[in-house]
Amino acid sequence: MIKHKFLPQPYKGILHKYWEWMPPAIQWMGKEKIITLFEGNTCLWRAKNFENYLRDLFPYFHSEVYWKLEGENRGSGSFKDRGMTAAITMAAARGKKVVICASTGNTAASAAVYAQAAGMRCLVVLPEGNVAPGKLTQSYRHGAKVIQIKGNFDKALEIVREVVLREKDKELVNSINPHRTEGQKTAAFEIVDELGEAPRYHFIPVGNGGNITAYWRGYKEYYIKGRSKRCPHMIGYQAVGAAPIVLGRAVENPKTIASAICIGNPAKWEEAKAARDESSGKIDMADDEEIMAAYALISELEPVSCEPSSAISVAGVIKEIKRIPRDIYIWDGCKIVCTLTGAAWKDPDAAKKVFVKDPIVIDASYDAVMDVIRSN
Ligand code: AN7
Repeated sequence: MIKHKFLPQPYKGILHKYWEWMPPAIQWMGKEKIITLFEGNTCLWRAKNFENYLRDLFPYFHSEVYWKLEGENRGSGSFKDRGMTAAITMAAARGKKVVICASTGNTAASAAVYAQAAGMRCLVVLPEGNVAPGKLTQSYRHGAKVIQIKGNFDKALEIVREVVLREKDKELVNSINPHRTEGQKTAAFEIVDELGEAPRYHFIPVGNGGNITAYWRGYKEYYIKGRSKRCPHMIGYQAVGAAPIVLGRAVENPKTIASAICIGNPAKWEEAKAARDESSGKIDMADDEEIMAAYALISELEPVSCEPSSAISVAGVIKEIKRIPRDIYIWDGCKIVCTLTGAAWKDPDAAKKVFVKDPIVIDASYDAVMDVIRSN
């Protein structure tokens, strides 16, 4: 086949696209070793109805709001896929046969599909009863060994860290894995590529702190190499019952409806704080009620959806607009990006509770259906 250099090349995932932005540790193994599920290239949605909603709350609001729809990642439906293509590629290239992770659900689902693609065994350790069913079934479906513990995520992470210390054949693919950060930073690249500049504010959910760290690295690298003229302020949000970084101390029994970010002792605590401080940003918290209100609002206003934990970045924007006195200036015509980290179908229970009100169930007849239609 003749390869013409001016023909557009098919999209092959974030490592191919941003190869020259990867560190030598990844580049040494060569592009042909890449394990990709065509992750990345996700939509940056201009949320105009949400902007109008904010203008109703505060008449002087005239900024642009964009939602980065990371639930669209083609690997497993969350931002984790960007990091996992890098982590699994590296593990496979170094001859590892087994990967392991602790997870609130999305890391496990992502590890399962990428390990399958690489022909590796995958072990996932999850907090029993606190993983959304969509994520849990993904791990099972793609052949991971699913180990549910009677404890929380923090305990699970502690256990898998000990496992990899003792058993060198197993690769840890939690966000402590440095390659994860390199993959996840590409979301920031996509945003700057599309907007032509970095936004002034970037709102993002914070659990382990891996993603805020990765975005911050991406924005910094683009800035240093002259691709953008500024870096955004990173505005992280944690759930009230699981806000160790906001409180400045580990939370022993984290509790929140946002199960993905139900984390009391973040693995990337220091890095997340550095992202906050270097960017003159902040990490704050929203309660379960605010999270679920934002979760419902997102789909009411826009033809877009996400899982509850992702909605906290939108809840954060609403909080900042309502806050008096204001401590960040997000209203005055700047660009704001929120990351919606995971897909809505991950958590069908939450969707049902919030959206399916008063279901109409009637006799199976034309007349009965018409009665309902006429009664508007
Ligand atoms: C949808 O899967 O930690 O601050 O083990 O699934 O980088 O941890 C998931 C985290 C935000 C928080 N949104 O990101 C896991 C896990 C969703 C998530 C976060 C997660 P980090």
